[in-house]
Amino acid sequence: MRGRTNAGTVIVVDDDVHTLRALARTLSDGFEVATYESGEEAVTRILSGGVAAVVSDIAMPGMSGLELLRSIRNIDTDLPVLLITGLPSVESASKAIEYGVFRYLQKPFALDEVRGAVRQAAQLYRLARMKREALELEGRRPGASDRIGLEVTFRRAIESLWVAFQPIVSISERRVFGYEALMRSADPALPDPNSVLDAAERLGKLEDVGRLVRSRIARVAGDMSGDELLFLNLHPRDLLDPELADSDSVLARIAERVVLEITERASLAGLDDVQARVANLRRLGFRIAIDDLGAGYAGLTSFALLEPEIVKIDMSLTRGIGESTVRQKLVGSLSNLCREMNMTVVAEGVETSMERDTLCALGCDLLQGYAFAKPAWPIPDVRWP
Ligand code: G
Ligand code: MN
Repeated sequence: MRGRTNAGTVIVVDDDVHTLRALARTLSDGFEVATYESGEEAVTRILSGGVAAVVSDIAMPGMSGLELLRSIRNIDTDLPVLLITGLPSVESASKAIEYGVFRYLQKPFALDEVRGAVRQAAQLYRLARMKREALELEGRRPGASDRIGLEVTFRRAIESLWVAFQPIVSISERRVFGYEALMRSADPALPDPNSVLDAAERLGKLEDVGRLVRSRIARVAGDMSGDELLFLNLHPRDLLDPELADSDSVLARIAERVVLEITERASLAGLDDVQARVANLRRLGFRIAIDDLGAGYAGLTSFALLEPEIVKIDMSLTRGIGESTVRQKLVGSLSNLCREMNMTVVAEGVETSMERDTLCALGCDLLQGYAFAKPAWPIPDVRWP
């Protein structure tokens, strides 16, 4: 063990003792390792807990790697499993994906590549557990809907759309790090962005809303004097809009300054080629942020798919953090872990000086919330402590 106290045990399963030993040696740099020559023995060990990740061969006598993966999914929905194969087959790959394999490693593999993958798997697994804890702290909010006269209401709401900007500040540097652009509707029937988006979704007009907001943001950015980053919220389905990926779009021209936020509240399931689309957005210069971390879906899919540069901690974790040791612990470990994974952390919804100071003490330097400025247009000034 080097430099890690609480990382858990990595389970390695292979009927080939040479591979087993080589993997154990590599992984013992950073992890405690337990080796097994059969899937059955590994399952018994996994049931007793404290496991950080599982690395397993696929082709083994007795229980195969795929069967092992399936048994693990009955025990733990998040525990990362990395499968090794000499002979890749489409069939086993698709089964592996169906059962939620973390990574598929093809022989011959570089040992340090395996170590890197296991380290990432173990970190994401810890993150998954913290997120489940966060969910338990907070109940989910039900969404309201109103179907009457939707088409008319929607058209009116679209006409009244405007964009507010809220600063994200760096406390240590006492400067504005960026602005989050927030869609606003002046229409009382669809008063908040979510109701506008719900209506747009039902009317098949999500793309229009996304494009409208993005063009407004690009226009405002053109008039801004500084070089602050601009954060904007994407609906997951915006990822499918070719206009977003168009290198000639108004937003693409300022892509280096733009952070695309994708909320954890919405699932990315059913969206084709998310990884390729996100990779393309990165090539254009955009950065990706996971929004509302700790508020929504507890799985790891969005992290694994998006590999965000920036993570925004949801305000349900910020709220009252000064008086809640549970939240302090959780936000402290979440932000440490994100930093370990080279992600920049922003804490949202900071309303009081107590929340601000507690977050600072926990190492969160980038803060956003009413304590500094409410979202507004024209761009509001920051109230510095
Ligand atoms: O999901 P997302 O994080 O993008 O939502 C941001 C929303 O939170 C915006 O609608 C914004 O008005 C609101 N908001 C921003 N700062 C604060 C705050 O300090 N307190 C509260 N209650 N809401 C905030
Ligand atoms: Mn946001």
